Amino acid sequence: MSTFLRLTPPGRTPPRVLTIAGSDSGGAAGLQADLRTFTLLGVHPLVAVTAVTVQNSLGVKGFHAIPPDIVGGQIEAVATDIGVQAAKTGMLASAEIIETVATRWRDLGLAATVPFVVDPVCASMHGDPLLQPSALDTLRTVLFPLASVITPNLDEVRLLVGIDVTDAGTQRAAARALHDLGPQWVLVKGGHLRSSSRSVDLLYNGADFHEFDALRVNTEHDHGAGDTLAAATACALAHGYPMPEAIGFGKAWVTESLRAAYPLGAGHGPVSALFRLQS
Ligand code: PXL
Repeated sequence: MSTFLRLTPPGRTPPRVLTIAGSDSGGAAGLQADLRTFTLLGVHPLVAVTAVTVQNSLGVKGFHAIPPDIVGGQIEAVATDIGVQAAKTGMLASAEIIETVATRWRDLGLAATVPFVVDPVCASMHGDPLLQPSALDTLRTVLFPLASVITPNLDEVRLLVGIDVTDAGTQRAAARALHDLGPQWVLVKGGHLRSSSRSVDLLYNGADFHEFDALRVNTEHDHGAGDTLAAATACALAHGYPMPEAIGFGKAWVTESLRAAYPLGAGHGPVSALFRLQS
């Protein structure tokens, strides 16, 4: 699978992709990871900031959630003027922000037409909370039915549907349970199954299963991996790729970004979309 998307000639307007996500002051995850991937894939990045985290490579010290009407206002401002070919969500912080994102998405008429990648971010890789626990239900009932695809990791699967994924059978059971919550597609990411030498992600739309298999990249520097996969997938969807091809593209992009991950600070470093500048 290639890690290139068609480029727009200089002077012409590229596809616009919106991230609805939190800021990481350490520049590894969150909207900073999204903007790196968007830019290096040649799309124009749009941003609705949901929260400002105080964070470095050692963890998240705290965050300030943006008022919901300001989050909704950012989405409306860019969608009505600039236009959006795809969007992704990351850290949403609170039930109120989730409600606002869902309402604006529907009211602006985007739900039927614009691919919407929902990465159900609940905690940082260090386990620091990025979503109120009471907001899980809002995520499930209000946002998932609007999603073109949801992309939980195994910790998020456990929180969302209470299934402990340990093998291919439980991964399929989790995909079915998550699909019942209303998204068009579900991607159950297997990357956190540390016992395996492979990283197998399972995509499901209620009818067909697709497996995306990659050799596990052994690195402790994988901060922002989930964000990067969802961001690259959104870019491919903005280019009109069908879902399985868009996920295949996102998986190839994050695998290369994992291979290029670098140390940063005293903790975990980020995956690096900067690999794209080498070729
Ligand atoms: O990787 C998930 C994530 C998303 N958004 C923000 C984050 C993190 C993880 O740390 O900080 C802002």
